[in-house]
Amino acid sequence: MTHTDNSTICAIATPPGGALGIIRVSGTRAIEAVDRLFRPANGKPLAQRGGNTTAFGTIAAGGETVDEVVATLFRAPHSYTGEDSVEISCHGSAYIMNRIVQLLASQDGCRVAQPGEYTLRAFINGKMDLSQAEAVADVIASTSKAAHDVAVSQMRGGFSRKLKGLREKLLHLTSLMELELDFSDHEELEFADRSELKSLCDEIETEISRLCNSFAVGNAMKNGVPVAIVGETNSGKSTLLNTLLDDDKAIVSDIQGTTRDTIEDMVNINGITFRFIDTAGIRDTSDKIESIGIERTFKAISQASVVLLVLDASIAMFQWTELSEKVLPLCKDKHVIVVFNKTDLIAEGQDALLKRLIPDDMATAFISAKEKRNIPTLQQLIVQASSLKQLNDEDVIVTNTRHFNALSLALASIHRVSEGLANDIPSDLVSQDLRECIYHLSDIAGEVTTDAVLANIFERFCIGK
Ligand SMILES: Nc1nc2c(ncn2[C@@H]2O[C@H](COP(=O)(O)OP(=O)(O)OP(=O)(O)O)[C@@H](O)[C@H]2O)c(=O)[nH]1
Ligand SMILES: [Mg+2]
Repeated sequence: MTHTDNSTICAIATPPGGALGIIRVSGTRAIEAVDRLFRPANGKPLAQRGGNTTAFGTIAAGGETVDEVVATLFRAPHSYTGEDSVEISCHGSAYIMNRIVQLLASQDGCRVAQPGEYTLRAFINGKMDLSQAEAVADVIASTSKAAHDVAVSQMRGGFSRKLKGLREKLLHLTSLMELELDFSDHEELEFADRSELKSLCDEIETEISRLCNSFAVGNAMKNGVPVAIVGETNSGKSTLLNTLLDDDKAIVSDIQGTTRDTIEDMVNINGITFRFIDTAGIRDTSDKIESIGIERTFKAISQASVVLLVLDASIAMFQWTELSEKVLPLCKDKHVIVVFNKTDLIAEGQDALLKRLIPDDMATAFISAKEKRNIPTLQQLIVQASSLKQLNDEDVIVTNTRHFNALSLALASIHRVSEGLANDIPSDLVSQDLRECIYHLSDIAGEVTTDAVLANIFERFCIGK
């Protein structure tokens, strides 16, 4: 949906099955439309009341009393959409809610809202910019505390303020460059020294690049930090997955090569969502299907940010060298945790010997996946390795692919500006790249966004939002 019209819109705003439900009405005729159905207990219709007030009464049509309700009145522009709005709190029955919507939507100039239409109106009426509107969808969809924190900060405008600051700097840079252009015939005049321009430009580039880099963190918060569970066959990877998930997700057996494909699931530890990926055990095999599985193991390693290298503690001496040679070269930019599993099978004190096998600076855990020993210690190491810290209000983290793409384009443009300045490219050419950079940043806030992009964004909303 890209357009909205002058209709007054109404929709059920709460999910079915609750004790209470809310119907949201917004538009120029919102108050009038509700007043036609609303019998206020104290006789005073909404039209005679001020904004931000509530009224108790019944919804009735003809001889039919539909429900007892509380109507909350918001007057333009002090509402979510910026229009006159009424929220009717009624009982949560599907019949009641649908009946009220039906009675409202059948009036002249009123209709049922389309998905995201309230938020679209809020955007059109300048109540929020596009990145904030998108954050509303993220807040509704967030399943972990971390994802929720980011979305709320974005909804409150942290990201928008950051972008505004950047655009102001860029406009300043543009005006300095244009000054240079305007007076370029007057060689006797010296304008903004190019090194000054260059340093302003570098500052902007650093900020945009920081935002781009935060996307990996943002993505992990939204979709879970990917943790690959890797090791030789039978080391207990699937048992570990099941223990971490507290579920019998993967098949466990003493047959080597039980897991042939990657299996993954999400779980929350300390408010952070992790996506654990169990993989096929690494070994030389002539089995065609198992080989494909092992290829997928390597792919899972490449996509993970944390790798759990699982060894069978009772035979770790024989496993370590070969496994580390195969896996560690692929883990240069990842956090590796060496997990000695099956410690129930080794004698006491043996763990000190095993620890000597591996480099000092590598995180290690001694566990028994089967007997669920030392799992909290491993979980703590995983949380530390995720390097997701508690967020504060100042942190701006990019979570949205559309924003990330626009920022990447902006980064490429500002980089060209910087190179142009360094290589004494004429100002008019440099200015072109500068304008492009501003364009891409404006795209995020929705200032230059096309209908197609808007359609794509608001499609993701549910009706009532
Ligand atoms: N004693 C003991 N046995 C374990 C432990 N963890 C797993 N096992 C056993 O080791 C065998 C292999 O376990 P899996 O979890 O299937 O091992 P895997 O690494 O997923 O094996 P593949 O899928 O073949 O690569 C099973 O018989 C498990 O019960 C443990 O902590 N202690
Ligand atoms: Mg397995």
